[in-house]
Amino acid sequence: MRGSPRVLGIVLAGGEGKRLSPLTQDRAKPAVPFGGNYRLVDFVLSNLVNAEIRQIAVLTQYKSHSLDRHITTTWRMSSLLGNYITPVPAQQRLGPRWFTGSADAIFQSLNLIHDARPEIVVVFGADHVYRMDPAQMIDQHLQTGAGVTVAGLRVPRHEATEFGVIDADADGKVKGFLEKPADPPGLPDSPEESFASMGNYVFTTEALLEALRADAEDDASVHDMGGSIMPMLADKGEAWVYDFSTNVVPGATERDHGYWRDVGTMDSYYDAHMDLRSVSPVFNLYNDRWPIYTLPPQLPPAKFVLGGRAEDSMVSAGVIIAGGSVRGSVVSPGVRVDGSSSVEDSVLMDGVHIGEGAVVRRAILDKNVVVPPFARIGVDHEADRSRYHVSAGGVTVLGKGARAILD
Ligand code: ADQ
Repeated sequence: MRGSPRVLGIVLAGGEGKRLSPLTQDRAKPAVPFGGNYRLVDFVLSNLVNAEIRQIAVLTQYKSHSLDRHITTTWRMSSLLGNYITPVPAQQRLGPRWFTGSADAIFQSLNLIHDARPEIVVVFGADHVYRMDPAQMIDQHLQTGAGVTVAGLRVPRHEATEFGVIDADADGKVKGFLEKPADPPGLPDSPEESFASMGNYVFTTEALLEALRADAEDDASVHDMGGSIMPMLADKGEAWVYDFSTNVVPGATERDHGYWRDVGTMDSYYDAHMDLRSVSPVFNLYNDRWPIYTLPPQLPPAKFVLGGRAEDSMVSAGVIIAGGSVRGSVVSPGVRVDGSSSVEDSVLMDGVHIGEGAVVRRAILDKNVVVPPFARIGVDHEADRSRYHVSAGGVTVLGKGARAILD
């Protein structure tokens, strides 16, 4: 990184992810599997590590067991030479309570900042699927001399109500920050678009510490990065926006340039999977110049026997398609698809078993789901609604280890 300031990465990975239930029933949202081999947290960690940020604390909270295990087995680095990526559970240092909000999570872990003595603290969320070079954002932060720089994504104004919205002037200085406003302000150069906050911030250490202390003393605060810290720094004139559309990642194609998805709902999670499948995907996992890392399980190659086939699909290691047919789907390690069954436009997680003659359409099947022979999922929505979870967009979801019901 140019100029090489000392950088500490803090990844906020404590979100509950209620809207992704049942996938978050017993795992934290950043631990939700994605794209066959990955978990959501792998995207932010890959982005940070590719930019050579190698001191990273991952703040965890709810249901963090599988997240801790994943980070420890996949991401822990040697602390020799000061490199580390480590999960930091809620410390409960300041009394017997969980973190109240994301700012409180950092406040309770201030010892990390005191120990690492960084000049810059990069605070990124863990819930998104994207590629980004944080070094380019840090460069801009150093050039403007901002206290905080927040990454902004141009979205249609009516879609911005779900996000923190950055009201910036033409030079990028932030005039106001509104967390999930009913009537988002437009951009100076494009009134029908708004800058949605991606939940990624670059702070000068002093500005962060000062803001966290002031926030901690404010009993009326919700202690949230988007709800309290950003509005405070915007009002003080210390915040700048970083336009994500200017970020150029090595090897990105025109199609996946600027790709960022908040996979906070079942439908957005499903759609982001469907983005992966095509010949020239809008999100290209095969860009080896900005790799997305994970630790795939030790499994033999995928095998297609007895006429089994897969089209327009991603198929992971250890899968056996024994006679069944798979189309337009993402198939995770160790899945088995038996004779004359049919799987279409679906997401199958690790160890799912599809029995002979079964039909699965537009479905998300969590780990180890069993679909017995001749069962039907995603065919009759009314029947599905009485037994399973069906999303607003009509995707049928079966939670971890569930067994589909046979008529
Ligand atoms: P939300 O996603 O609604 O909006 P939040 O639930 O605080 O905000 O999640 C932000 C990140 O912090 C997530 O990665 C989550 O896992 C994590 N997190 C939440 N509470 C935490 C806690 N107590 N401890 C540790 N980690 C925690 C945020 C911003 C918006 C922005 C959207 C973009 O507030 O301004 O637009 O993200 O998706």
